[in-house]
Amino acid sequence: DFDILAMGEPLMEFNEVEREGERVFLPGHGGDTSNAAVAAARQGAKVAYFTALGDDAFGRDFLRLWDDEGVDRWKVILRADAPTGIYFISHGPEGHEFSYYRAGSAASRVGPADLPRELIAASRVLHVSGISQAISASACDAAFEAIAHARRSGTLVSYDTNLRLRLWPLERARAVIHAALGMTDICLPGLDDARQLTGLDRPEDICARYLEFGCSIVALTMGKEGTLVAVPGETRRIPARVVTAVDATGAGDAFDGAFLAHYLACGDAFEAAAYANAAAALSTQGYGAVGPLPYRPDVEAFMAQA
Ligand code: KDG
Repeated sequence: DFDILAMGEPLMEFNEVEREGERVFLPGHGGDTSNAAVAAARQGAKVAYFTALGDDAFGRDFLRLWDDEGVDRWKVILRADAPTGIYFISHGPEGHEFSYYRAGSAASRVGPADLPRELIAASRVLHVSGISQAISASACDAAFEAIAHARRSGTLVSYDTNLRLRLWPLERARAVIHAALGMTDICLPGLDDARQLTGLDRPEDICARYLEFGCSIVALTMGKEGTLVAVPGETRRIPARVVTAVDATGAGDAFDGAFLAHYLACGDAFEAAAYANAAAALSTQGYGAVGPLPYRPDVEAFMAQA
């Protein structure tokens, strides 16, 4: 039995940085839901991951990552006929930019028939994202079926909007993501995503809209403005923790994983958001999505500072 089962697409990561005047690409691991799974495991949650990987060096690298991190991966499918996807991160004045090489990847070929139904039913939370649904029609169907199965099984559904307009047009993203949010318990949108998806501007209005969808918790992340957390009858802004960031890649995923792990431990969405804000801030202090993810004692020590 698991606290969290996450599903989606892991991507090998190549992060462009300058070292001694040379342009180098730091290898790492990405993929929003895998990042969130590792973040949750580092907070002490019992986590499993589901996807398909290419039976190649990068696919095996992910299996090693999850083994090292204590993320259960026994239901992950290895395919000889499709590769593990990759992405490059470049840094510019406007922040980071992703270049994807993932079309036709093993993860994008997952369909509803591949789902680990018993694992879904044996987990307290199923975590999926807009990216899990954007990568292909079959992956989109698989995520919907996983969500439906979670609901039938009494497993809570957590959903991060993670809007990536490189992967699908806004109209389709909106239709799919909002259909999924209508079946979601824990809604984890970023402010930019939510503004584009809802057409609403004010964070309070966005939270109210997503509560109307039937979500029982909305945690709207707003960068330096912190997180607006709404549950039926109460909305509160939880301030951000300020740090000097070097790479914000995966900060939202760090938030998700830490939020879910802490929420399952304490049962309070506001407290979970304060914890997750701290974890997300710490995750921006190093390069890449997974390497700088903090562990529980780091987060607790950071929170104890004034
Ligand atoms: O949140 C960070 C992710 O976006 C990154 O790891 C790559 O999953 C990824 C994607 O599809 O953008």
